[in-house]
Amino acid sequence: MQGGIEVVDSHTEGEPTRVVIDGWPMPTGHTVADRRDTMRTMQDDLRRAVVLEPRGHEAIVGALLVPADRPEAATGVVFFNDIGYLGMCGHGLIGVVRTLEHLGRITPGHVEIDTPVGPVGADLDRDGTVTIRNVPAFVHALDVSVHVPGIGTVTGDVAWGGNWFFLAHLPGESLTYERRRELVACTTRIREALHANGITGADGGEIDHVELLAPGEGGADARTFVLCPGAAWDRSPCGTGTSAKLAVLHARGQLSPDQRWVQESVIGSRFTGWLEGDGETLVPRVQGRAYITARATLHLDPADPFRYGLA
Ligand code: PYC
Repeated sequence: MQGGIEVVDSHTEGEPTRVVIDGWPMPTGHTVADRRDTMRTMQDDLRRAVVLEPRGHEAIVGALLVPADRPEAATGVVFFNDIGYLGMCGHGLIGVVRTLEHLGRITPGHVEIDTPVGPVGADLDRDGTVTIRNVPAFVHALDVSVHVPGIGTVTGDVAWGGNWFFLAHLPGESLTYERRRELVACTTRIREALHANGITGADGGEIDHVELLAPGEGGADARTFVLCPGAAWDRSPCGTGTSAKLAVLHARGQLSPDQRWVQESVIGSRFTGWLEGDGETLVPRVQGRAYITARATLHLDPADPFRYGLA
């Protein structure tokens, strides 16, 4: 590849996003979803080059800006991570909005953006706060029990927040940063058990995120730990995970439209979420902050045996 790949890095409530702004040959396709499919089949080496070590690490979510599906949208975006592609990404969308502002492509106000799983939007405040409008969230199944080897029976809810989630409360597991390795091991076992028992989202959708929840403190309604696809865990309270939780709360009669819900990550960062809609279609709003951390050119030296990342 001639030249390099231009990126802008940010973090949203502690979780990194790397937005590719130049140097990635535009994937073909008529829609953002088509272009995501082209990336998967024809350009997966670039995904690995951008997010894997030695340039990245497992927690980085990449975002490629692509043409929008709708004339009113400022851009389309495809999110990807260390093992593949995400439908939506809440923290990532907040990072994309701050990146577009950093590049002078938008100013405070409203922006529409297209993702492979549908149209989303965001409001950027003058103080840098971003409120995203996610794709509609919904519950697929409540109180699903699964036997997890080494843990026992775990009961949780299956919900869509732009990705598929299994949400559970395990009273014996305290959700702290110090326990992150144990929490990765525990949630990985739960995900493996879901897969082994054929438990999926609607239409066989793979449940690739596991969200543990515990009562919150100091004004937060809940504390959360989210295992992302692969072995990464979300440093932020997870935008799509917060959205899935909002749908579960509503289904249980515990949250009304417009009622605020504050979800805190294990590093203490917070998202405020709420639902808009009438009950038929529930649209999550998630509010948080992102900060630009770097602007860089990634070089892919043909002589470098690891130019496409450590697979
Ligand atoms: O914020 O939706 C999110 C997210 C998904 C994976 C990592 N972050």
